[in-house]
Amino acid sequence: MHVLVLGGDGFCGWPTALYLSDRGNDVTIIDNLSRRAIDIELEVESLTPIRPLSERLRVWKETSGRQIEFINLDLATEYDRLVDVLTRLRPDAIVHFAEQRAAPYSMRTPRTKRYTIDNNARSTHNLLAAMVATGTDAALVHLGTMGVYGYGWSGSAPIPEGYLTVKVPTPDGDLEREILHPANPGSVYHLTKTIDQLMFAFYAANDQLRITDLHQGIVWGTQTPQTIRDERLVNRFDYDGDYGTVLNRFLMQAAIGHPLTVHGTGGQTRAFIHIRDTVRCVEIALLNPPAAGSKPMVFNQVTETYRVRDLAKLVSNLTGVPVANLPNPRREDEENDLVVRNDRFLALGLEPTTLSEGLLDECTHVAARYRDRVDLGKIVCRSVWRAGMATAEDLLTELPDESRPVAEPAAAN
Ligand code: NAD
Ligand code: USQ
Repeated sequence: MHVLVLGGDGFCGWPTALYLSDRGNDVTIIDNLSRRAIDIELEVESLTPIRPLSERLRVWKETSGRQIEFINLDLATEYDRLVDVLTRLRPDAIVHFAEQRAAPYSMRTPRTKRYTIDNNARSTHNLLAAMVATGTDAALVHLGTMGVYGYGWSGSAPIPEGYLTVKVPTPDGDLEREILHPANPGSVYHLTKTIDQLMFAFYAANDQLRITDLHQGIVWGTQTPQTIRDERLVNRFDYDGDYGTVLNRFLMQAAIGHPLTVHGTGGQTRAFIHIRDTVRCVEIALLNPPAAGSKPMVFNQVTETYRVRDLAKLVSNLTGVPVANLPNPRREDEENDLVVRNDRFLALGLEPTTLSEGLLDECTHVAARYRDRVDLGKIVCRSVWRAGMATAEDLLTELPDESRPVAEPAAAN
C-alpha cells in the first residue's frame, strides 16, 4: 500500500511512518516542520535529541533498507501543491496527523488561538477538497481526540464510539436517530477537532470519501520497536508546559526530582494510550476502512483511564518524588468520571500496553537517560485559560519550598 503520512515528523507521525514502512508499505511523509519551528519560538527542545528529518530518513534506510520519501508542504496554505502531490502519487491511504495539537499553546495568546484554528481547519479542509478534486479514493484516517466529547457530560455513562442514539419526540411518537455525539471542547485546540468532525460528516455524505476518525486519548511513552533501533531514530518527548502531556511530564519530573505538577485536585480523569499502541491502531484502522457512502467511522483510541492524581501517586511511589498541587491554569471540572467504549479496536485484535508494564521502563530508559537536557524554566505551565486566572508567576511562587527541584535526580526504585 502507498501511504501518505501527513505530520510524519511529529511525535505520533514519526513512529507511525516507521511502523508502516517496516510492515512493507511505501510511505511518503508530508510535513511543514512547523512543530520544530514552535520549539524554536518557545525556546524549548524535545527531551530526547531528535535529529533533522533528512538524517532520520537516511538512518532508517541504513537500518531497514527501506526508503521513506519526504515532501515539505504546508497543508493549510499550499493547496495547489497538495493537488499536484495527490495527482502524482495516487495514494491508497492517507493518515492525517498534521495539526497544531497542544491545548495550552492554543490558549496562550490571541495569535496562537487564531493560528490553531487557521492551521487545523484549513489543513483538514484543503485535504478533503483536494481528495475530491483529484478523485483520490484513498482511505483517510484522521487523528482526532477524546476531548471532542468533553469530560463529565454524561456522568458515568460510557462514551460511545462517535455516535449517540437519541429519541426525538413527534406527534406520532418517538423517532430514533443516530447523531454525532454532542461536541464539548475544552480548548481552542479541541474546538478544531470538533470542526474537523463536521467536515468529515459532510464529505463522507456528499462525496463518498472513506473516512475514519480516531478519537485518541493522551499518548504516553516514547519508543516503538522501530524508533529504538538506532539513537538517531529516537522519537520526540515533549516535557514543557505547553506541549508536554501529563504522564510524560510526570516521568520527566520524577527523573530530575522535580515535584509532580498536579493541576488543582488532580481529580480530572483522562484516557491514555501508549505510543506503541497508537501505531498499531492506525494500521488496524487503515486495514478496515468504512465503505464508500458510509458515515465516518469513529474508533475511541484509548486503552486505560486514570485520574491525574492517581497517576502522580503511581509515579511518586515508583520514584519517591513528591507531588505538588498547583492552581489549575485551565478551565476544567475538578473531578470527573470517564468510562469509554473501545470495543472496536479490541475486537480487531489490539493487545494494549498497560501502564503497569511500561512505566518503569520509560522512567529509567528515557526520562532518566536524557534528564540533563531538561530546562527547569520550561516545566511549569504558563498558558492560562482566562484572563484573571493564576498567572505563571503565581504558579511558580505557589510551589512550596520543600517541593522545589532537588539537585540529585531520584532513581527509579
Ligand atoms: P506533533 O505536533 O508532534 O506532530 C504534528 C506534526 O504535524 C508536526 O510534525 C508538524 O510539523 C506537522 N504539521 C502541523 N501543521 C501542519 C501543516 N499545516 N502542514 C504540514 N504539516 C503540519 O503532534 P502529535 O502529538 O504527533 O499529534 C499528532 C496528531 O494526533 C494531532 O492531530 C493530535 O491532535 C492527535 N493527538 C495527539 C495526542 C497526543 O497525546 N500527542 C493525543 C490525541 C490526539
Ligand atoms: N495536567 C496536570 N499537570 C500537568 C499537565 C497536565 O495536572 O503538568 C492535567 C491537565 O490540567 C489536564 C490533564 O492533565 O486535566 C491532561 O492534560 P494533557 O496536557 O496531558 O492533555 P491535553 O491537554 O488534553 O492534550 C493531550 C494532547 C492532545 C490530545 C489530548 C487527548 O496534547 O493533542 O488531543 O491529549 S484528550 O485529553 O483525550 O483529549
